[in-house]
Amino acid sequence: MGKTALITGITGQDGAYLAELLLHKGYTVVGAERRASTRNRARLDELGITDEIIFTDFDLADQGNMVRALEKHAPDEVYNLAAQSFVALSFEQPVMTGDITGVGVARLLEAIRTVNPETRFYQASTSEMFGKVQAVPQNETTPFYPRSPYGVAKLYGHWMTVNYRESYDMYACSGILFNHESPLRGVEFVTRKITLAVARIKHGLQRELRLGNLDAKRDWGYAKEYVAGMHAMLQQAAPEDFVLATGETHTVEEFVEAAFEAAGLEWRDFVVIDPAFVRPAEVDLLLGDPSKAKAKLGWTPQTSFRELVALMVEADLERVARPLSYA
Ligand code: NDP
Ligand code: GDR
Repeated sequence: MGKTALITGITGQDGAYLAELLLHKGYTVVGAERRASTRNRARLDELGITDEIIFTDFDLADQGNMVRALEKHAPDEVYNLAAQSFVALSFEQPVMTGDITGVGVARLLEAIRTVNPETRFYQASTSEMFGKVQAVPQNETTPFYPRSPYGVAKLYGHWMTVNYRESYDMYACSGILFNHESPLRGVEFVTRKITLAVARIKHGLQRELRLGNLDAKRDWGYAKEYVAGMHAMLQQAAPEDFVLATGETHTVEEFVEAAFEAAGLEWRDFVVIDPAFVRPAEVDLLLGDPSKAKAKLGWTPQTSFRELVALMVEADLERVARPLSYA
């Protein structure tokens, strides 16, 4: 019998790529999605996998529906990728972010402990927990210092995952993932905002791109490779936490420059700095050390920064050439 995996956040960037990977590996994939006025399965449609997924109603705000979903589908593995994941919004909606991104993890761990504590659990932790960084590069032992309500909420979810592992001997692990991007990245995040703008400018649909802080440094990898690391973390003999990162850092400005260059444009002709996109507190420098994942999971990032920028620009140029297909 093949395994069953339940993925929360299936409609997001990582959920879509992870579902594709697990289907390819022969898993039954249960897609836990929240109710919205319109279904948000565009990414799954784009990968052509929607019909292969068993969907279940699921909201991180509601404990009862988690218990029922776990009882009904009896997954071997649960990947908790759902979250209010946009750092900027977390400053506007800190309490909701805390409830979904933080306390939601406790609800899900409790539901698993109640229904079947043998279920393996993956928590989507983040480099945002390092925030005001205490060391460069950052690894699994670097102290945390979150700089946003999102980072604080994720830190709670992270420690709850560690705590359930230590208290109840559950196979629960936390992947501390640095930024990872793709053509399926949400358009509010800076990389996709940039590549979509480049494509629209190239096609004469947009005249300028308004951005905030161009000096922040991020360790950007390719999302498709990162979901393979999530799966590998749940296949070990014993649960542990792992950093996934490229080990390279670049400024937002470097991303902007590379993206415009990939389309034959000069970024300074189009970019406008707008204080509306500057955050109350910033994470200035993220640079991950993925040595542990390399040694124990055999995981290594393959796509370079330039390749990532180019593949995102190319995908958006193609989408924009097909009107109404890129929202
Ligand atoms: P996305 O923002 O693309 O996806 C978030 C998902 O969470 C969506 O499917 C969304 O559903 C779902 N969701 C939001 N609120 C709820 C809720 N109340 N109940 C159930 N589902 C909900 O995120 P990514 O795919 O980029 O990231 C996946 C996870 O990894 C997130 O937890 C993120 O915080 C974390 N992470 C991401 C990194 C990155 O660089 N991408 C790096 C490190 C961590 P809907 O479609 O309905 O909005
Ligand atoms: P981040 O990603 O906050 O690192 O969180 P985001 O792409 O939103 O910001 C990256 C950096 O770019 C700067 N920036 C802007 N950001 C946005 N979104 N829009 C702008 O116009 C803009 N101008 C400059 C930001 O200030 C920041 O420094 C992402 C999310 O996926 C989290 O869920 C995840 O945990 C972390 O990555 C790792």
